[in-house]
Amino acid sequence: MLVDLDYFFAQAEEIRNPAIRGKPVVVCVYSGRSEDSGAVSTSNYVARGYGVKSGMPIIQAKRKLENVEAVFLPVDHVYYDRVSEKVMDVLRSYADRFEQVGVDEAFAEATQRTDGDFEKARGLAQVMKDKLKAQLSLSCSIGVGPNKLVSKVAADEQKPDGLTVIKPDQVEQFLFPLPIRRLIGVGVKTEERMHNMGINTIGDLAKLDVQRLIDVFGRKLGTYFHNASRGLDDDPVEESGEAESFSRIATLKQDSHDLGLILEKTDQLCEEIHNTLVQQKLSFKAVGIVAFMKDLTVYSRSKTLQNQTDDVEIMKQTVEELFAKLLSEVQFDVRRVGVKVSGFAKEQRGQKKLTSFLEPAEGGQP
Ligand code: DCP
Ligand code: CA
Ligand code: CA
Repeated sequence: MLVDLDYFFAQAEEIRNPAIRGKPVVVCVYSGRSEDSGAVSTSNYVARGYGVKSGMPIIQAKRKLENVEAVFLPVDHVYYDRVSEKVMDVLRSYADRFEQVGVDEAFAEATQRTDGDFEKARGLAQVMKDKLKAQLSLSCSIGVGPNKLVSKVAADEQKPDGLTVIKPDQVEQFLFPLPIRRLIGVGVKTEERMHNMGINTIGDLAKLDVQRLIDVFGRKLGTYFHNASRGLDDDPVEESGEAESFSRIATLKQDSHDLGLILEKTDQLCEEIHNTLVQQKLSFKAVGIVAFMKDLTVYSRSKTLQNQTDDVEIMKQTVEELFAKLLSEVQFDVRRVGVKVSGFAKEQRGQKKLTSFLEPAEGGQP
């Protein structure tokens, strides 16, 4: 299955400040040149109802929302990454194998735990949706299919809060009527070329001779389109492991300069990070800390270890060492603390992803 969070950045803003729910919420990348210069990153569905779209100039979005009480906010990637990590931790626990493919989406292999039964998979997907809603107040859309390609197209079928299950014998009747733009890897340019060739639906593409496609798009892409239009895809769900670091941040019960109190919190953070590492079978080689002080200054320190390790005690000890030193150097009380590990190693998986050569579909991830 493919899980994609609905209107992610804007939804993250809604959970941070529930008072804005129900109003149009527009998350913006301000260029800083003049007050409203820049583009819309994303918006909630209320704003979309007024015609606001990702990538639109902020000025244009403001015009569409002229007579409405709308909320415009700047992007806050640090915060979205933190929400994303929490989401992925929840989702990962429901998967045989788990591959995060963007800040707000991931593939979950569920064949084993559902015995390959699509009705059980539908049930599992509903459980995952309910869990995200209950635990993090977030809605997502899930597509379930016999492979990555079909599940991804299925996830886009009903949004927001959708759940679309496509069984193997429904693949062609599902795909063929869809506009070619819905196929993964067909961006604006490819869509235009295909329209010029008289290809409008995925079914039109499937009818085309493979040699014709290869002549036009090259062997790799031509073959891909030939297979993809029929819903054929054998790209496996692979554990991501591309993350360069994992980190966790938490606020202390009270501002403090006391090492014991800080370590109480960082030990928890270490345990959480360690759980993620264990799930992904990763060892680490570097440990870092970050301290957000009462006066809003931020300090970070890190240490590279002698050897690769997966030992949580070594993680905790290193954090203790780093904090002890930092507290001796800095006077202010600490408000928030963070732990970060990096330098991961695991079994090699050199293979390139099937889809890595494709033109990104709709406005790729930043
Ligand atoms: N994003 C962006 N600019 C774009 C597209 C996306 O900054 N042109 C960012 C903001 C989105 C996030 O990436 O919240 C995820 O992108 P999606 O394409 O999944 O779009 P959303 O999650 O916002 O909406 P949807 O409900 O359609 O998935
Ligand atoms: Ca999304
Ligand atoms: Ca997405």
